[in-house]
Formats: sequence, C-alpha cells, structure tokens
Amino acid sequence: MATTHELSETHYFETNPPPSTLPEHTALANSFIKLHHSASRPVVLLTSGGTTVPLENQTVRFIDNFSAGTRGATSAEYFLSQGYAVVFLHRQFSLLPFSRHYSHSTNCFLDFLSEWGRIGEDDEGGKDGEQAATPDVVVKARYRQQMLSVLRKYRKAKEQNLLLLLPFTTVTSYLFTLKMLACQMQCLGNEALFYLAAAVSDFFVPPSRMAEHKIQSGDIPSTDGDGSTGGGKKLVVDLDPVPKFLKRLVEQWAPRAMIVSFKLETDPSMLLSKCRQSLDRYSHHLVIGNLLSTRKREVVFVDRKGLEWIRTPELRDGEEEVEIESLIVPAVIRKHQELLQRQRSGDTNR
Ligand code: 9Z3
Repeated sequence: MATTHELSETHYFETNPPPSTLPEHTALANSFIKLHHSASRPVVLLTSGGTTVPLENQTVRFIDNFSAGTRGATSAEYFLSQGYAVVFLHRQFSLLPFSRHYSHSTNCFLDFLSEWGRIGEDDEGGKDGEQAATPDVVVKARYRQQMLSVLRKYRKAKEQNLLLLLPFTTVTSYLFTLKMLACQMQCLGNEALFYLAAAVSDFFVPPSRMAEHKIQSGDIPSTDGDGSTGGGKKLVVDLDPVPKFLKRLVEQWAPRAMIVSFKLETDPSMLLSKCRQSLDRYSHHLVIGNLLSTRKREVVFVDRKGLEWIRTPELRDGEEEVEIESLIVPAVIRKHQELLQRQRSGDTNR
C-alpha cells in the first residue's frame, strides 16, 4: 500500500504543471548521458542556486531561497577537473562554472579589458605602450594569466561536451527536472553521483490556491483592530509543504547512485542534529552541513561512519584564499570511488 509520503508526492506531480522546457531538457540530457555512459565516464548531477515559489500564476511576486550559486558553480569546475561529466541543474541567471570568475562581481566584465596600446590608466593593452595599427581590445595584463587558465579549462569542457547547463526557476520546475534526470541517469548505475547543493523551498502555493493575476492590494480583506499599520490589511500567504523529494530520489528515482545532500542552517546548535536527522530519514550516503555565516570557510561531512569537519586553512600575509570546494569535491569523489569499490566487491551496504 502507498504511504502518505508517496501519495503526497504523486499528488504533487499530478497537480502541478511540468515546465514547458521539460521535453527539450529531456532530449539534451538523454544524448549527454548516453555519450558519457558509452565512454564509461562518471557523471555528476549537480544542483545549484535557489528555487522560487510563485505567488501568482502570471508571476509578478515570488518567494525566493537564498543561494548565489557559488557552491554549485565552483564545485562543477572541480568535478570537471577530476574527469567527471557534469549536468549542472541551476537557477537561471545564478553563477555558472567558468564565467563565475567574471560575472556577478562589482567589476563589470569590461573592466577586465583594455584598448590595445592605450596610454594612461589602462596602459597594459600592448607591449610597453606600443600603438596598434588598428584599434583592438585585449585583456588587461594583470588578469591575463588567470583568464587564460580559465579559458583553457572552459574550452576543454566545451569541446569534449563535458558540461550540460539546464536552468530552472520555480521549485516545481526544479523537481520535475530532477526527477527526469534521475530516471535518465539510472543507466549509469553507481557511476552516477548526485550533489544537491541547490537551496530548495520547503513550502509552496498549490495550484488550487494560486491567484491567476497579480494580487491587488485592494482585494486583500481588512483585519481591523489588531493595531498593525496599513489600515488592518495583511497579505496572508498560505503555503503547503513541498513533498520530501529526497526520499523518492533515494528509493525510486536513483536507487543505485551515490547521493550527497547539503543541509543549510543558521543556528550552530542545530546543524549536526539536522544533518543526522536527514541521514536517518532518507538513508542516503552523505550529508554536508553548513552554516549560512561560515559556509565558505567550513562544512561538516556526516555519514554512517561519523562526522568530519573540512576547513579552509588560515591565511598568512599575501596568501591566496583557498576555495573550500577544492577540498569538498576531492573528498566526495574519494567516497564515491570507495563506494564503487565496495559494490564491485559485492558489499551492498550504502
Ligand atoms: C547548501 O547548503 C549550499 O551549500 C548553499 C550554498 C545554498 C549554502 P551559495 O550558493 O550557498 O554558495 O551562496 N545547499 C542546500 C540548501 C538546502 O536547501 N538544503 C535542504 C535543507 O537544508 C535540503 S535539500 O533542508
């Protein structure tokens, strides 16, 4: 008999419309996964960025989830460098692998460029102020080395078709696409890795209660007498819980894959218990816990064997910051390789 969970998940997918992009994304994913399956390359599905919850069908207002997409975009680069093909399921317009180095910063991308041979502030274009025969644009000298290294990695990923970018916006489009991808990746067996760094809404407005048009302040009923400002008018948003998709993912959509989820908390005293609770509830492989305020400096790995903190080293003068993803990703890959090894030797435990 179906459990309450299963019923609510089935109901969710039956009553919410799939994103219009689903057929196109399915076709793209299908050929990407086939390509890497035939090359026996491991594939990671990496989710990144925050999901939205629309308040109106023709959406003007929505609730957002915090995430710039740094964790996801940065991790994708490290997975690529370790020989994984990456399906990058990301919030539209959040950070992307490679371009993240030059987008979303206080610098406009034009600040990285200079006119060839220009004298003055940007006098880095040509060699020693040499004048170009025809006007040209070049990368400023101080950015050139790093940009060349990023460019080479980007080109390799592109030429070898190692990175598939699939965008989402709402929590519903995220869940439909995740489900589709998980089912497509079943052919990869335990070579498939799920690295769920997206910040996913826990609550949403079901279609039955969703306003079609922009909510008008004039239509909001008055709740006089409670002493609030605004003439007693309040917009009360009534949200339903999003079904626990992780359970479905682990048990049905991707039963053989390695699954790594992230847990985000703000209260340090809750982090470890929430990670353990998630592991107990869903029985997947690894929960990576992080606090909003320290997420770029430390994370904690929680699995059945125990816990392990991963921290970036203290910086001495002049030292460059270490991206914590350069420590997280190799550690996750080690665990994936150990799991493959165990499963090859007939051990069926997660
Ligand atoms: C994370 O915890 C990510 O590490 C961050 C990354 C969102 C903090 P940024 O993109 O931030 O680098 O700015 N992701 C998971 C968040 C989440 O919603 N987890 C769910 C939960 O905590 C489980 S799927 O309940």
